[in-house]
Amino acid sequence: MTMLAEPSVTAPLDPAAFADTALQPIAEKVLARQSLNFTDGMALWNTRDIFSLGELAHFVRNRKHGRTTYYNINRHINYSNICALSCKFCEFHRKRGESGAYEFSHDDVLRMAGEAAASGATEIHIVGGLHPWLPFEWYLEMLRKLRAAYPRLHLKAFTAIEINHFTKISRLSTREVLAALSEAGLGSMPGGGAEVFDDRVHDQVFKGKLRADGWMDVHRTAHELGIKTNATILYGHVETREERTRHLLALRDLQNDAPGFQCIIPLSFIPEGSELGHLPGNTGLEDLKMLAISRLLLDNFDHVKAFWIMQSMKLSQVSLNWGVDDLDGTVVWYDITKREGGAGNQHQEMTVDTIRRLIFEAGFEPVERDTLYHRVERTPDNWATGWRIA
Ligand code: V47
Repeated sequence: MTMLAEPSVTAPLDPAAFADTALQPIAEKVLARQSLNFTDGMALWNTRDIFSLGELAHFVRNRKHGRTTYYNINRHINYSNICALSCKFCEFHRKRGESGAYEFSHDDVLRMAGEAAASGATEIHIVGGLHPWLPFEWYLEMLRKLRAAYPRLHLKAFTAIEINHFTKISRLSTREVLAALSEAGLGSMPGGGAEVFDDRVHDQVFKGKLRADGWMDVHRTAHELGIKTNATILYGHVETREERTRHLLALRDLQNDAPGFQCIIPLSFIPEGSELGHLPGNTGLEDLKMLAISRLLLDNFDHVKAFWIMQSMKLSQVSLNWGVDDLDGTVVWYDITKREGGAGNQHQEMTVDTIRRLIFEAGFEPVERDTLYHRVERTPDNWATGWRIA
């Protein structure tokens, strides 16, 4: 197979050459390293000059990371889909006794983590629904067992929504819950559950879920305790572009106040199977715009990650020239959305060779990272388990 490794284009930014003159003052700000505001964000959404938008986002991405594109070897474990909530965008949740409801035991989780460790994973990403009757101790014990059995695996676990649920079932504060989880082995937190920080969208699509201030409070507390977290936005359902822009700016403000976010992962809404299945979902151009605008508005976030399960791997590859510097990951099994392969086929695996080839072909240098963005080095003779942090 022929590998194309032309370096991605890093020509100096020339705002005067932009077809859409509305982007020129924004480019001047980007060049001067000034943060963009709400009006700038809306101008970015409104442009039809997708190439200049890409050039701008690519410029920022290259200024931060050069030709490096990160990926990781991980496995997602969704321990249960039984959930007290019924968010309309979500096809994952089931009620107790409903067909398709499942719950893994600690042994199930340990077995999957063992397979992940044996196949080279550095991370497991553990999230589930808001389980109505499992006690907080069940989650602590799961982490303790995982840490004891697989001390090298980073445990990235539980969204802010689950953490808030744990405060209710344990009668502990957010700080106490996070401290207990950290003590039991929690390494960092994923960014899920943020959806869109807007009361109108909240009440229409995920009523009953933790609101924006609650999500931010959990992440702020985690950051204060030294726990790194990620952030997400779920876009392409009933929210407006104005609401997306405000969501991103709220994340930027929180990062300024209480730094600790590692990356933003814009999650492209997949309608299939959800109560919002009548909606059309995002087009490729809307996905590219979302990723590029995230790069441009979140100047205080190091990384923009494409989660290929949602944007597709082909578009994720293209997005490397639209601001993205990180691809998640080998994944292996994913229950929350099932577009690739359809319902009943949750095996959604990307091999390391494929990820590296896609990155390389797009003109970038693939770099394996661990959860905290340290470089991972492997030797061919002991590839799966002999890795070390560079
Ligand atoms: O919280 C649910 C979203 C999230 C749908 O932090 C949907 O590294 C699209 O947060 N269409 C879970 N999205 C995924 C997530 C994540 C993924 C990869 C990496 C990281 C990280 C975080 O998925 C949920 C929800 O916001 N979601 N249903 C859907 N139909």
